Amino acid sequence: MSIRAESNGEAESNGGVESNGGTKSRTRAVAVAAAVVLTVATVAVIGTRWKALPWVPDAETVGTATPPEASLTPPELGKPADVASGLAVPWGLTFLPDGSALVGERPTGEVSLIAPGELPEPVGSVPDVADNGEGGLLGIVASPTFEEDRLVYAYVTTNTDNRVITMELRNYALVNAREVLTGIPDASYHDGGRLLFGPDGMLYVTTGDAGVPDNAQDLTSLSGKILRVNADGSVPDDNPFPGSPVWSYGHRNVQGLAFGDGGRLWATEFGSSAYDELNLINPGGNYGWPEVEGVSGAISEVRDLVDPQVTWPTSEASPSGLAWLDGVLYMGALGGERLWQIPVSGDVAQKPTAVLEGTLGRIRTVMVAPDAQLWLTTSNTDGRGEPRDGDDRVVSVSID
Ligand SMILES: [Ca+2]
Repeated sequence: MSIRAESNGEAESNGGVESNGGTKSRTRAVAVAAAVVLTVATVAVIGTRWKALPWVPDAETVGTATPPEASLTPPELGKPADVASGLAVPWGLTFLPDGSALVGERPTGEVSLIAPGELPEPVGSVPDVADNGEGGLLGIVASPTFEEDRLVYAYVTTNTDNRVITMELRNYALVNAREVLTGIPDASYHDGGRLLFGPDGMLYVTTGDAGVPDNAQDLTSLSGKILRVNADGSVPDDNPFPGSPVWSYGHRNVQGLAFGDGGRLWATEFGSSAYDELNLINPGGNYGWPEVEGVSGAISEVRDLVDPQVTWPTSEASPSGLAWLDGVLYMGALGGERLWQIPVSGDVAQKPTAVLEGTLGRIRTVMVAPDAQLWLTTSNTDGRGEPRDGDDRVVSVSID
């Protein structure tokens, strides 16, 4: 495995310029309608060997998605204000019912309670965290019934796997760690790691391909998926693949989830070297990786793949966190060092607008606070950015 090829993983550096090779060769082709027919026929003959076939995409559409002009103007954002600073790669962040938040530091596993105007209050470290490349303490989410059960869920890279655990927050300390979902493959790159409870009360978990792209297409592997489990980790009866936690598959590395109007689930996805993606997630959907990065073109004639609604060059995005507020998705960009506002009309994402360029550096996580401000975490101390004084930080941003 080439480190260079995989390290575009988050594609947080300058991948878009230097390493388009593989994808371009896959997507740069001549559109010939007859070839589609030929491909269909050939696939029909040799069935599951479709992957090895040369296919001829539509050069006009393959790769990029062109969203429609937004029918609503995204709101103006206020100036970012520090909530907490001096943190080591803050990753997961979750609000508690009193309006404070828990934030986790990826490499150390330390968790702190934070609130505007107050110093961070350490509440302990998540056990067994392995500081492994992109892995470590990743997503954190409070139980929807936190006031009763005091449960906090965490997505953790250990020495053996990625896993979801719960802990209880009691007297300003995290205690009683328990396993919820184990055996998610881990690697130095592509560990996924976002946790989110849906309006259906289910826990959604994003995973990466962990450096084995084909596993994203393997429904028996937990790699390269969005998973959906009950709060205790068991498989819901109404998942698309009976007995399986898999909710959608064919993902490379998803680190952003948000539920929008209509209970629709949106997800960000790191491209390899060409096209980052915003996807609307359908249960059971195949999102194409590793056969397709970006929009699939002619291969969709022979494979039932779900195309992204918006794509970006990796240099402008490398998207991690995602949040929804009042009809707009907010997407944090690591390599792109900006925040993308993406208005949504019904189930269609509209043309995105970039804000906060050159302001905060790499943006990892985006959350909506109970008072409808955005809270963002930076990721400038992870070795891929240029730390500013006080990095890394959690900031609040008002929305006019
Ligand atoms: Ca895709």
